[in-house]
Amino acid sequence: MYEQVSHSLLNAILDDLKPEIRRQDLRHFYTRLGANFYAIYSLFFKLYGQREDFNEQMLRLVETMAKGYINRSAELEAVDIQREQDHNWFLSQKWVGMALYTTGFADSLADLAVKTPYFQELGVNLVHIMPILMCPTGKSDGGYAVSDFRQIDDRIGNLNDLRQVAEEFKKRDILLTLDIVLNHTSDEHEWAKKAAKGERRYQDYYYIFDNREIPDMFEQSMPEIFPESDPGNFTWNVEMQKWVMTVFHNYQWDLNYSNPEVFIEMLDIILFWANQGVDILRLDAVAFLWKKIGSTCQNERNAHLILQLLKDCCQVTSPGVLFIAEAIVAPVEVIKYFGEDAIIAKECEIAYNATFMSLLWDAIATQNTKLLYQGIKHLPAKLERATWLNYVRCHDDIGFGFDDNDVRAAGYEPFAHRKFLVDYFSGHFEASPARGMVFMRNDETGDARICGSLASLAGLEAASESGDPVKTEIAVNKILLLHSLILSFGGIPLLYNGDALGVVNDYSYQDDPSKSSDNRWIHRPKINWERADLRKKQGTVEYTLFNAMKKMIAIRKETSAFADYNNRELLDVRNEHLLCFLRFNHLRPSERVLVVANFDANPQYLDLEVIAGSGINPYAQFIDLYNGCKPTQYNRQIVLPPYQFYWLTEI
Ligand code: OTU
Repeated sequence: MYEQVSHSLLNAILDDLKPEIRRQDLRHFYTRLGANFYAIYSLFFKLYGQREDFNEQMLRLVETMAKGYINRSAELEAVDIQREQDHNWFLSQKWVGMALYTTGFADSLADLAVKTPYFQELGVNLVHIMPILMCPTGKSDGGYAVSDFRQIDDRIGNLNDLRQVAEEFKKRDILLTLDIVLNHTSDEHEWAKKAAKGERRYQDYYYIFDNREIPDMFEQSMPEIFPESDPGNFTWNVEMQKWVMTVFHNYQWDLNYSNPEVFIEMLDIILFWANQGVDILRLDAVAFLWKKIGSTCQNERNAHLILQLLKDCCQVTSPGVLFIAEAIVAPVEVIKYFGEDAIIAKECEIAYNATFMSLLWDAIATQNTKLLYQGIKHLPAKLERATWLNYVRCHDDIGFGFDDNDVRAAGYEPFAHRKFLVDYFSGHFEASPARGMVFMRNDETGDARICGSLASLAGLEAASESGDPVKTEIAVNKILLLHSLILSFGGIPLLYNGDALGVVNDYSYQDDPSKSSDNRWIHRPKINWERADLRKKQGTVEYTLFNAMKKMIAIRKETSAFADYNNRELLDVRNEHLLCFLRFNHLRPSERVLVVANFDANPQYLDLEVIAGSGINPYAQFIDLYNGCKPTQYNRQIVLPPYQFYWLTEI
């Protein structure tokens, strides 16, 4: 779009660029800048246009992008161009992810590079390496309290090791995902230290107040994230004698994006990591980026504008790099992190599907899919070129923040139902085999979340202790059932380190004073590789799980109906223990797979007549893609054994 003000400003900026930038060959840069400039200018103006130094800041923004472009290798630029041409590349069913902590999977980054064949063995080709940057010992929030955004934690390696990992991944067609912690820094970050020493420039990087007047106003509408360990959203800094906004832990200072310098610094950091060969950046806690008195300070309109601006700027220098939005918020809000439309106002291409995750756990606890069905039915349609990250477990807690209306529609009373779920997963409910722990109980709101490894929550820990093979089989089947759904739902499945091996809770954090107050560490285990070798020994749980997962992954990759093009139809099968949806190839709709999962402890029947309206032939004979067998079928019904799933095609 041609717009005179922005165009003449662009010309002035190009004239003012530093000579070393002007001397470079910037052909692709200029084309992309021209194409995106109007949007970049408009967004930057909306956010910072009231400032006297607006033009100066705009020049710095363009310089930052130009520098980012100049530092991009020819190899990465070739990837950019290839991905621009095949811009739906990440919607393919061929991608399967895994998230891990470097030291939970290996000894170091160098060792992780050596262990790369494990990913290929399983079929994983997207690896999210959890935060690797410098952070203070003891006050690290698992790496999310960064003290230097360009320095890798020397306990796990250095930039060279990471390059090695990136290279190793590239050779094997594995995508590398890293975190960008946008919302806050550690209180030991250089900016925070300078602010504490009284430097005005750096105090403006944060939300800092002389007295409680403004903090108190904020507190009236802000919820607490870690109410047990870190109540309140502000922390008194003794050195400065001022209050600092600290939404997460008291050592995590919230960055102030109403300051354009903060935006430009963080963009520079994003471009730096993009240039290290990272394919996907996970943007942490994006819902929190903008703070406004009188609001919850989450999902604010300006938080979206910041993300749109980041995307547009990245589009200019490293268009092949994707963003994941980590926004654990209600579906109507999450959907906005994809952007307003696929062309002009994009944000993140990928978003965590936290709703689906917690609904799956609801179905496990209740053996019933009423709420899961409601939740999926009300999941808003996404934009084109946007996809979900579907997961069962991650490094964080599980919250049961589903929509109260859905809970009521499923026939439950919201408060009592949530209490049941917390009791069920923390093992306080009699019949529950789950071994989880309560995380951050908030007595004021009645809210509580759950921690625990997938295997322990699914009952494997309790089953192994009891030595009862039947219980073990049930737990294994639940683990596979849950994975069968994230692998077929539509989106990128993201497994979690240890889950394909049935790794149970790790209680060792309780003896570590730097971790004991945060029971999320219970599900951040270190893989025991001797134990993991049991995946090669028939008859072990590791063998059963790992090989089943491997097979499921391989089949997903061959099933084009599992790609994500808004090609899913949720089916009401009038059996509240089953979840059933139809997936079809978006170009050849007759190629389809009927996914059905039984969450109940008893066999259940899928009545084909009930779903005949969706084009299913009730008289057809079916075959399960996963086990290659024909399911038991009679009277136009398919029988599902307890905790069984099928990926059915008509023969
Ligand atoms: C994210 O968490 C990270 O995943 C957590 O590990 C960090 O502690 C946190 O940010 C701070 O960096 O912000 O948008 O346990 O579910 O805080 C959601 C709470 C987040 C997390 C939540 C989440």
